[in-house]
Amino acid sequence: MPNTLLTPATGTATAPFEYEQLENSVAALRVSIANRLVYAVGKDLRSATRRDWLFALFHAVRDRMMHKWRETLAVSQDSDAKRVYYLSMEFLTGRALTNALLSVGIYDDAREACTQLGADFDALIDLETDAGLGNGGLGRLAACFLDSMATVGLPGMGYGIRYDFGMFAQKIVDGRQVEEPDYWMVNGNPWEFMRPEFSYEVQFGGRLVQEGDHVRWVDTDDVIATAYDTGVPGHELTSVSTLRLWTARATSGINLDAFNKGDYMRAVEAKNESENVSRVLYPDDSTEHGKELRLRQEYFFVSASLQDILRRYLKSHGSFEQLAEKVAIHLNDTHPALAVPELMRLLVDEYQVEWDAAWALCQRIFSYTNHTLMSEALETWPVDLMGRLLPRHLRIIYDLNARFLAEVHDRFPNENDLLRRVSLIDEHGQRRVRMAYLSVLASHKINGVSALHSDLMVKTIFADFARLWPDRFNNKTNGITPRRWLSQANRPLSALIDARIGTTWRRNLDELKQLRPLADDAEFQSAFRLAKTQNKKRLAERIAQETGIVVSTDSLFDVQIKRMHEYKRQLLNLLHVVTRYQQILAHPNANWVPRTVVFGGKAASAYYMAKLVIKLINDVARVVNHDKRVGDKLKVVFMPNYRVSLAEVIIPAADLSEQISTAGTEASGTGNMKFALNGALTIGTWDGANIEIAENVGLENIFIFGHRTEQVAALRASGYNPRRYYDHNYDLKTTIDRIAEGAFSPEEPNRFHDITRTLLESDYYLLLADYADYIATQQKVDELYRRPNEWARQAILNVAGMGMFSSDRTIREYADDIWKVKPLFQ
Ligand code: 26V
Repeated sequence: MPNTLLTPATGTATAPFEYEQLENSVAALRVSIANRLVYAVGKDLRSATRRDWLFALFHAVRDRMMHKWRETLAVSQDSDAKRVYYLSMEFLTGRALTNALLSVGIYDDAREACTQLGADFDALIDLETDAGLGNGGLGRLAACFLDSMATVGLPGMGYGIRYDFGMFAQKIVDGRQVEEPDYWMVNGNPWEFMRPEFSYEVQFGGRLVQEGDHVRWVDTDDVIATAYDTGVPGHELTSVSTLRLWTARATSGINLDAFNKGDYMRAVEAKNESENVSRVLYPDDSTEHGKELRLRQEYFFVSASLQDILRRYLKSHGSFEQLAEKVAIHLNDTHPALAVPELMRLLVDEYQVEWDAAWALCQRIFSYTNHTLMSEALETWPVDLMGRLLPRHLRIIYDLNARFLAEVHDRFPNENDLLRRVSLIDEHGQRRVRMAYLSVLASHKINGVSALHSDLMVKTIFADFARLWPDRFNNKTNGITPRRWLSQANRPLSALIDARIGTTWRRNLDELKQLRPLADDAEFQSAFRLAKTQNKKRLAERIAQETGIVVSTDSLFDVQIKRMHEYKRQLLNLLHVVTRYQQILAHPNANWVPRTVVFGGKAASAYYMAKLVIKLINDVARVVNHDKRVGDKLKVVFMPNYRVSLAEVIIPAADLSEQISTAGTEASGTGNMKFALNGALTIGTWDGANIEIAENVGLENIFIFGHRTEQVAALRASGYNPRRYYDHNYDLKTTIDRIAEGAFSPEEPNRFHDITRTLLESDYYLLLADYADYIATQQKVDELYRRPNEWARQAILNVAGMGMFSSDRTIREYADDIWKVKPLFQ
């Protein structure tokens, strides 16, 4: 039954329509906040909770974005410009309030207005819950891209899933990670607008009926996807991008009639069940599980997004002829790769476009970014599962594959093994669909996320495809938004930069190079160090609050925050900590540089080794922090529940940034960029974007150590034997022995045997091979820290060299080289 509520209203087009233009003065904001408290939240001074004040403030700033948001949508519609649609399973946006206040330009005035109203602005800001709709790097990159699209004025939008539960909250209980559900919208979500008029049926299951050369997909279980829109404001409100997230709703009639009246309750339960598809974010970014619900999620959001994209296109076009001139669709990793067979299905089955024409459109519309080379994370789906859930899509994939393999055979008639290698179907054991190959086949451009990663990508996982289509492959080095990651997170340093080079670096980050001459300026150095100390104080307070550990701001803040993964080698960092602890005990009167080593990060709930490393960090912390002989010389902190809002406090306070993945494993990293931009020095391997950071800040201003990618390969090829390093390095041996003997777990001496055994017997990520160089490099770090002015000089040169790592640069490259989309606003 059509829902008449959702059809466009008629007869209003010429009626007078005036709405209030809002001013940005303190007085106007005061009235706005009070108005929103009374009219939107429904409270007054007597009854308002802190949540009510916060929502009143949300509304007051959101109101001030609306005008530009409507204008952005109207201009892109009227100009019929080409748009880009960024499809991503994850958008890790974090908090929105401070960012919105700064974008609109009312941060200081809103604070004053709140104060005048008797509300504690800083406390309010801290009450906002993070939107944690992502695992880590990939999701946070998508969030930075939306910010940059709005700032550069690019027409386009993000599409994803409105998960009821975001990334789990991490509690540390007795040193171990405990996961708690993140029901982030319990108190409502003031930023979103429900758009029930944009609702689409998404089909699952059923069977195919062949009618001539036409296929019908029938007897399906359907679910409705309903749109919720959030505005993403660009810097100074250049434009406002749209993030459209889909929620699952049961179809109105579903199966109700299939039940007799007596089964009413069960019928309603079945409806609820179908809504599970948008319930929860998968918190595992390390292994591919092949879980049915995950496949349902992927298809759910892809199908709704594509139906929405075609609806919008058809509003102003009578045929599909111009589709590829008006629409670019980007696949953020392979998670949205079903968009390929879905677009084919919609065009061929629903709109009767001829197969070859439809395929030609697909190949001009799609582009794809790869974010990892790790084989465990490369998605494949069992053919059985896909055939049961998405029979039409499986058939389309088989048809695409047959045509593709025939082409390959024509070009390389004598290479039979090539066909097996590039097939979209992996025929080993249980047959599986290779989602990365499907994405490559459909895309005119495929990119990696750093120079090294893009290079390795064409030499390893896509080597055969790079031979077929060399021109499709390219690099787009990641970036970060300087608005959130410097302007917002680090007010002391931003103010200092503003005072010296003006404020426009927020939009043109290259201007930071004007700081270079100031690196030798003693006065600037001390102002720079003062800013760092202020940030360290803020973090020290937070550490005390959350862990009870007291740390000195005079100590070197040595920080590693990121997902817990073996390849990221938090354990190597910890080996250094234990080594240092031993040496402090052996030489208590030596001139130690005091250190505070901070860790933070979540482990996938089923990742045994990652969880054991968290326990080891906490056990080491307990022993070291309570050892009177050590005092301030060494403190170890594991900050629970690492997330975007916590990163905004930790990163500005870091002196040293740990980016120590095994060379060739970290595709890019973006945390590395955030730290360097905030004036931390990096200790890192020759991996991912560390390499480009080194080239931009100067090799003399970064601590690089360890085996490089080719050396890693050679070491493994020659039969790597970790025991050799253990036997020949006394400090390493003592360090591992202490852990193995239970020095940090006396109540359970064997607790970490799985860790020490793995290190000595396989050590796939080569921690032992890099240990000696890492320790020696940490000593160089100490030596430099003893010379505070020289340290400050190098840190300033890091900030000054980070211009190219703005996500504005990255997004412009995507727009120019891949999407061919032009800015509508400047
Ligand atoms: C993978 C999987 C595998 C299947 C199950 C669910 C799931 C969810 C997320 C992922 C993503 C892993 C890839 C990822 O996050 N890569 C990171 O991307 C960053 C942005 O490009 C980059 O800076 C990091 O180096 C890279 O690890």
